[in-house]
Amino acid sequence: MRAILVGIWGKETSKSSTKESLKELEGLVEAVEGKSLGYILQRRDRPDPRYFIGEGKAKEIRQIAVGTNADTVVFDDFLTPSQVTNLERLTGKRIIDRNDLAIEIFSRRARTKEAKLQVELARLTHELPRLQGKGKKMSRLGGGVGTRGPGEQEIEVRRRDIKKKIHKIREEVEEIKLRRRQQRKRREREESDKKILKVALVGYTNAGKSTLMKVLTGRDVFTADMPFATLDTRTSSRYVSEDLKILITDTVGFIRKLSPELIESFKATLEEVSYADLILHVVDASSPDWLEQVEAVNLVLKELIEDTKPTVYALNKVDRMFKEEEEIKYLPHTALLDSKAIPVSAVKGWGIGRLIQEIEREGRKALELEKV
Ligand SMILES: Nc1nc2c(ncn2[C@@H]2O[C@H](COP(=O)(O)OP(=O)(O)OP(=O)(O)O)[C@@H](O)[C@H]2O)c(=O)[nH]1
Ligand SMILES: [Mg+2]
Repeated sequence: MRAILVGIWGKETSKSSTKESLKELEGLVEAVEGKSLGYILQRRDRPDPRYFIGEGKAKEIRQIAVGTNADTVVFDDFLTPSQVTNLERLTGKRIIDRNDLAIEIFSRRARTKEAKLQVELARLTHELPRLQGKGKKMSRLGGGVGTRGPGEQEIEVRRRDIKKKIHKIREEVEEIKLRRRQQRKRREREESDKKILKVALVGYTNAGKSTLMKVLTGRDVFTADMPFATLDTRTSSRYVSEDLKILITDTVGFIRKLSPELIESFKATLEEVSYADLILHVVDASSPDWLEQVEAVNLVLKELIEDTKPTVYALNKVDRMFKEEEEIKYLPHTALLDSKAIPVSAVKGWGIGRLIQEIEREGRKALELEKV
């Protein structure tokens, strides 16, 4: 894929945050072995209903695409089915958005049965509304004005087919969920004499959740400098003191601007989060965009869990900002968060002792245990 990346900025977003977002989009393009040929930014407060960007800008993109020999134009925001159709017609290039890329990455990385099912579900729910435009196009080819063309009938069959598949996958996912619930119950029964604190590691993709999981529990999980390295939940444990054990679950990373369908399809995987007593929110403190990332994660969390849970922030990767462990207490970020925030470096092992102390303190409060 040789791609041109497109984003808008205006009333809702600043130019610099759109640029950061495009940089992130470039990372997604690279994750599917594509190459980004350049960014196009347009200032507009609201997307154009027909082309997302202005018609003039869309024509300009066509020329740039021809000049640079691009085969794909990637939009940083969610496109409507008709915007995709209109843009494809105008530019003659393949048009995709951030959400398409995320689905593509998920489907390449999914290993377990559950992850594969979730991805398939996301892909099908994403495809369903987009069939419409294709149906009209096919009918036009078949001729016939005002009547339902052969194309549209074909689409109708395909639509029914997809709906059936979605239904079947949902059932399979339910089964897996049930099994997991039983496992959890068994685990709880086996350990009922001990005090157990369930902690869910959540955070923006690439923030260092899995690396921190490794440091906290010693479990060797997969980590990598790429978006969505983790697509399954993994649980591991450690004792923080004689009478308190923590069960830590690593989860799928979040990213900005994903469609509700995609978030929905990962709800089952993220179910562990709703059972947690405590949320350990991992943040890449070295990212210029860290606060926006925190907000994006909290937005999804609000969808996943009804009530708010006690949260501890781990402000990770501070080794990129300070040379010595003693200096990390000067990290200014903590003041901007309303919950307890601990600067750490999972790679260097900095601040881990303090983090564990804080998890224990907040955990005891959550479980209503006495202090030791
Ligand atoms: N410099 C530095 N790099 C880190 C630190 N923690 C993690 N990393 C690196 O950041 C990258 C992502 O780490 P992961 O642990 O895979 O991140 P994740 O949050 O699990 O990411 P996903 O599973 O993809 O959502 C890896 O290259 C890590 O080596 C840290 O404290 N300092
Ligand atoms: Mg991970």
